[in-house]
Amino acid sequence: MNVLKIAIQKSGRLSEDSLQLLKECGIDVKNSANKLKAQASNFPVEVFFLRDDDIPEYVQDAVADLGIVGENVLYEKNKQVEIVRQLGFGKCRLSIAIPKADTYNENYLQNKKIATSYPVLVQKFLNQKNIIADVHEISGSVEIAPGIGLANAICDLVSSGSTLLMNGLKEVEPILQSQAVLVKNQNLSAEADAILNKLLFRIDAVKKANNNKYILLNAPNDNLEKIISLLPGMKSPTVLPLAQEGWSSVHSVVSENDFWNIIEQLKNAGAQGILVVPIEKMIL
Ligand code: PRT
Ligand code: ZN
Repeated sequence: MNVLKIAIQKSGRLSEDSLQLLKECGIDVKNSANKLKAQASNFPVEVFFLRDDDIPEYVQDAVADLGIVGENVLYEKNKQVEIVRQLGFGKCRLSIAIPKADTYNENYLQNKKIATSYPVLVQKFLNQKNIIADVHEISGSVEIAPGIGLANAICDLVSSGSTLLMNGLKEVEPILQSQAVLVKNQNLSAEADAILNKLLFRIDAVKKANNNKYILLNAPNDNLEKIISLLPGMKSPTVLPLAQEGWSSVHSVVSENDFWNIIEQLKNAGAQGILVVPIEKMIL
C-alpha cells in the first residue's frame, strides 16, 4: 500500500467543499464527471467518488481508508469508523417539523406518524423521550409528507429553514447538529497512518488559517501598550516604527470569532488605517 484512499461525495452538497479542502491542502485532484476514482498528482492519495450514504460502510470495510461525510449520515448508518476531524462545512441540523398551525408540546408526537429518511436517529430520539410513534421511512421529498396526508410530522435536515416554510411546516425540535467530518478505518496500516498524519498537518493549517485573519494597523505610540494588549497574536504582535514620528505599525493575527469586537476596541484605542487580510496557511 502506498496511497491513502479517500472517499468523498460524488455529486452533492459536500462535493465541492471536500475537493476544495484537498486543494487547499495542496493536493491536486482532477474531478471529471464520470470518474469513479482519481489519483492526486502530487500527494499519495487516491480519491473515490461515491454516494454519501455508502461512505461509512466503505471506510468500515477498508474499501477506502478515509471518508468525508456528514455526521447525520454517519450516525444514521452506525458503522464502525473513527472520526478524526470535524471539517466545519456542510453544517445543518436534523429537526422535527410539524404543520405551521399546530401547537407543539412534549406529547405532540405521541401516537403520530413521522416521515423521515433518518429512521434510526428518529427512533433513538423517541426512545430517549419515551414517545411511542410510527416512524415511516421515505427516501426523498420528506417535506411534502404532511401536505399529502402521509404523515403528521417529519424529521429532516434543515439549514436555512426555507424548505420547511415553503411547505407550510415549522421546525420544533432539533435532534442532531451536523457538519462534515473526516473519518478513518479503525485498522489503518502504519504506512497509511503516516500519510494520514501528513494530511492532518495540512488540514489543521488550512482550518486555522480559515479561522484567523492577519491584521495591520497604525497606532499612536502613546496608546501602543493598550493596542498591543488587544492583539495577542501568535506569540506577540510585530511592532515597527512608521516614518512619521510618534506612530508605529502593528501586525498581528486575530480569530474570526472575536474579529469585529476587537476592531471596535482598536478603533476606540486610536488605531488607524486598519487592514485585514486572509491567511492562506497557518502553522504554529
Ligand atoms: O447522491 P447522494 O446520496 O450522495 O447525495 P444526497 O442527495 O443524499 O445528499 P445531499 O448532497 O443533498 O447532502 C449531502 C450532505 O450535505 C447531507 O448528508 C448533510 O450532511 C449536508 N447538508 C447540509 C444538507 C443540507 N445542509 C441541507 N439543507 N443536506 C441536505 N439538505 C436539504 C434538506 O434535506 C432539505 O431538503 O436541504 C433542504 C433544506 O434546506 P433549507 O436551507 O431550505 O433549510
Ligand atoms: Zn445520500
